[in-house]
Amino acid sequence: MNIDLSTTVAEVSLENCIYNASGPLCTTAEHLHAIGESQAGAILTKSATLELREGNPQPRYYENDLGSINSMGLPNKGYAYYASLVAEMQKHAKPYFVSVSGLSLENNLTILKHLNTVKEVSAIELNLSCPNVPGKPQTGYDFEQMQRVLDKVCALEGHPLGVKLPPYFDIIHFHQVADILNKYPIQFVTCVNSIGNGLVIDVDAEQVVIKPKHGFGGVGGDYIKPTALANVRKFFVLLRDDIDVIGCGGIKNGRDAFEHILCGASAVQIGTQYMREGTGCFERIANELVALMQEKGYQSITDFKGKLKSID
Ligand code: OXC
Repeated sequence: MNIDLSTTVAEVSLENCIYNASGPLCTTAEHLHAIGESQAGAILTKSATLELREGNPQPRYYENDLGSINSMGLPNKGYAYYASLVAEMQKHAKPYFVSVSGLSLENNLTILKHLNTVKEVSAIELNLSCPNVPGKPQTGYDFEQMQRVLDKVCALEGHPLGVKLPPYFDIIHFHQVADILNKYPIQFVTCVNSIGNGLVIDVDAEQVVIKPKHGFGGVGGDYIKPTALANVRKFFVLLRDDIDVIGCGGIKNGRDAFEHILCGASAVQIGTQYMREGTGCFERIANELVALMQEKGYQSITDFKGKLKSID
């Protein structure tokens, strides 16, 4: 049986529904070319700010068997750099998504206006959920601010636009956020960013493991998979049918990818595991997903996407 992992995100076609999360190893041209040369279905950049940023002091990333904690602080080369790479990224013949995380609404508008003029950008993922810039709260947790941002960014003409959300934990919040998002012409949501402001401790040293913010940082990996799945599921159920949900959080093998798609994800992004394993993870996870689909008799991801069963 010929198994097909193709999908669409915001009407953009991907041959493989598995690609990188914005975050690890997607900051430089070298990183982005490596993703381009891999089996990843798309190339997604590190969240871009107006100007280049060095980010927070080191150490700022740590992982153990259960996942990762980071407080990178948006180190990136500035949006103009990611715009300037579009021509060379064309050779990979896959979508080039740019993540944007301006430090203010005005910055986001400046960045989006420019990116909207760059025709080779496939879509924009607006990051409303970075937990790691001191003094900058996560927009995704301030519903009024989120609406102010969406009012303005959605008034711009241009590329398909999606938002990267923080994880939500309360049922009422899923409904409130979905009600907001359903009012705007966004085309996808990515669920979820890291769980913000966790704390991982080295017992031997009796010390935190990352330096910024006294050790507080965004948690990813196995730690967060149930939360990520819950967010994918809720937004798949609550959002308009023309808003794709992209799953992110705790995917390290084909079964994890299957779970996200079963909850409703149209595509999945790999963060912590990509950081651990490098670009080989995209092919391995795709092969594992294909093997599982074969066992189950599924030919394409639409055969099971969103079809999670409840217990009657
Ligand atoms: N989420 C983000 O949106 N950004 C990064 N870390 C994270 O967990 C960062 O750069 O700090």
